[in-house]
This record gives sequence, structure tokens and C-alpha cells, in this order.
Amino acid sequence: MSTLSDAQLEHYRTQGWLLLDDLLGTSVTDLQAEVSAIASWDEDGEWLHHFEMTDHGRRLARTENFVPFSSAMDQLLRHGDISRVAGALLGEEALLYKEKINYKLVGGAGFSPHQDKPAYPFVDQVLSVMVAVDDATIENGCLFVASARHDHLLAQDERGCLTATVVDELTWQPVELRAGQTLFFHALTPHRSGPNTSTRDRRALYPTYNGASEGDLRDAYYAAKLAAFAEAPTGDRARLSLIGDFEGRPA
Ligand SMILES: O=C(O)CCC(=O)C(=O)O
Repeated sequence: MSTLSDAQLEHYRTQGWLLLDDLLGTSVTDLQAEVSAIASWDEDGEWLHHFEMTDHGRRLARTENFVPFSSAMDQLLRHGDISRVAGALLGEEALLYKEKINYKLVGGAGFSPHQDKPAYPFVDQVLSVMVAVDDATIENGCLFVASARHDHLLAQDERGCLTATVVDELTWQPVELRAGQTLFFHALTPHRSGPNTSTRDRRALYPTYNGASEGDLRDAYYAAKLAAFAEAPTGDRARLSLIGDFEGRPA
């Protein structure tokens, strides 16, 4: 599938998000196996593993920069229907800007309400995507989004997250996904998620795309992230991103 209906394009344009089935080009079982393999990679490889402390001990919270080391992920995120749909929503060819797996293992923390855009330097037109590796439910920490609020940057606190006043004023709606479904959302769509209070892991893959007219910015993004993390002092939260949206404890 690479073309979207007018109704699908209109839903994305007005609501700031679009949920689709059947874009993987592979089975959910194969996707889950690849994510498990990536989670088992060494802690100190060229990819970026990030950890959090949970009530069950130190756990993997996120892996980034894995596409160069996984042909299956390269195929899925750069050459398949997910990037083609991203292009249709961006209105031009979509280039992979960055990629992450958020593991949210049992006991893993949630994310404070935020818009993604402030975490994405060098780029203007940018699109966030969530591919559910496991079913995402309210109990295990699915996303909540605020629809039709992607027209501008809202007020932020010192962490780069939305202020309490903005959070109270927005209407939040849970977006539960079945494993294998794909949620496309605008980089200005406000979203948040709770901790995983269930007894099953909730893994999700998040590729981010920018329009080709802005250039291939993936290397620049990862250089900026490494530089920021080299300088960053240790705070009261585990740091995963260029903004302080993750609510997990440092490990
Ligand atoms: O995976 C989640 O629960 C939310 C992730 C998120 O909002 C983010 O990584 O920016």
C-alpha cells in the first residue's frame, strides 16, 4: 500500500494523526524477533542503548541508531510501505531522520506530555511514526494524543515538555494499537504515555521522517545527540532524548 485515500489524507491533515494496518511487509512474529535480537546487542556498540531503573531492576528503555546494523530494519523503515506512506503525508519523498525502539518493559516508565518537534533539530517538516511491536493498551502504556492541535508549538516547561496549564486544557484520547499496526503523527501533535503497569512488555518502533527537500539529516541528528549526551549532567530522570520527556529513573 502506498497511496492513501482522500479520507485518510484529510484525517491526518485535520486530526494530526492516522492509524493504518498492514504496512509491515513481514509478519509480526518476524518483527518481534528482530526487536528481541536488537535488544540483545552489546551495551557498548555503535548503536545507542539507553537504560532505566525500574522496580524490577535495571532495564533496557530504548535503542537508537540500529538501522545501519540490521538489514531487516533497513528494509522495513527505508524501503517499504511505512516510508511510502510517510512520503504521502509529507507531500514529498520521506528520508529517515532517526529511529528508536521504546521497550517499555514491565515496570517501565511513561513519557510526559510533549510535542516531538523541539527534539528534532535541523528540520522543519518532520513526521513521527509508531509501529506497535506488541499490543499497546492503556494498562501497558499506550500513547494518548490530543487531536487537531498540531498547528503550532505550545508552551513548554524547562524540560521541553508541555506546561501544566496546556496539559489541563487539552483533550487527551488513548490510541490503543494491535501489534503490527502503524500510527503516523505530526511532530506537533501533543502526546503522552503512562508507565507499563501490566505483566507484559510493550515494545514499539518509532521511525521519524523528514521531507527529502530538507536533505539527509540522520548523521547530523546523531552527531548532535552524541554531543549533547557527552555534555549532559546526570539529572533525576534517565535521559533518552534531546528533550526531557522520559519519566524513568536513571540506571
Ligand atoms: O513509547 C511511548 O510510550 C511514548 C514515546 C514518546 O512519546 C517519545 O518517545 O517521544
